[in-house]
Amino acid sequence: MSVEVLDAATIFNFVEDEEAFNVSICDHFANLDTDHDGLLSYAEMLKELQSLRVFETHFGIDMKPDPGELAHVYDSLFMQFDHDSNGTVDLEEFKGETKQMMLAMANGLGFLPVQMVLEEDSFLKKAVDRESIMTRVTTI
Ligand SMILES: [Ca+2]
Ligand SMILES: [Ca+2]
Repeated sequence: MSVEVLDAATIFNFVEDEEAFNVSICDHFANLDTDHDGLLSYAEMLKELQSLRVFETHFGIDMKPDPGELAHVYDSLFMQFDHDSNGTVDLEEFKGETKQMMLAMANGLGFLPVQMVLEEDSFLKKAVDRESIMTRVTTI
C-alpha cells in the first residue's frame, strides 16, 4: 500500500484511455479468475468486493459491520456487477461496472486533489501510476 494524491482528472483520464484501461481490466480479471474459466464466480469476486471502498463511502471508516451485514453488502455488490443475473460476472460486465464505479468515484472527488491510501494492485493506483508516467514523458 502507498499514499498517493489524486483528483478526479486522474481517474477520468485513466478511464478514457481505452487501451490502458482495458489492459488493466483484463489483467485484474485474469488475476481474480483463479480457475481460468473466463468467468468470475461469487467466491472469485469476493476478494475484489472486499477491496472496494464501500465501507468508507457507505458507513464511514470506523464502523465495523457484523458478518451478516457484510455478506448482505457483498451480495448486493455482486448483483450490481452481474448485469444479466446469471450468477457469474464476465469480462464485459466487470469492465462496465468497474468503469461506472470509477466514474462515480471521480464525480464524488471533484477537482480538489485528495490523499488516499491505495493498494498496490488497485485500479486507482494504476490510474496514479499512469499519470506519473505521462507527466514524466511530457516533462522530458
Ligand atoms: Ca472463474
Ligand atoms: Ca453475468
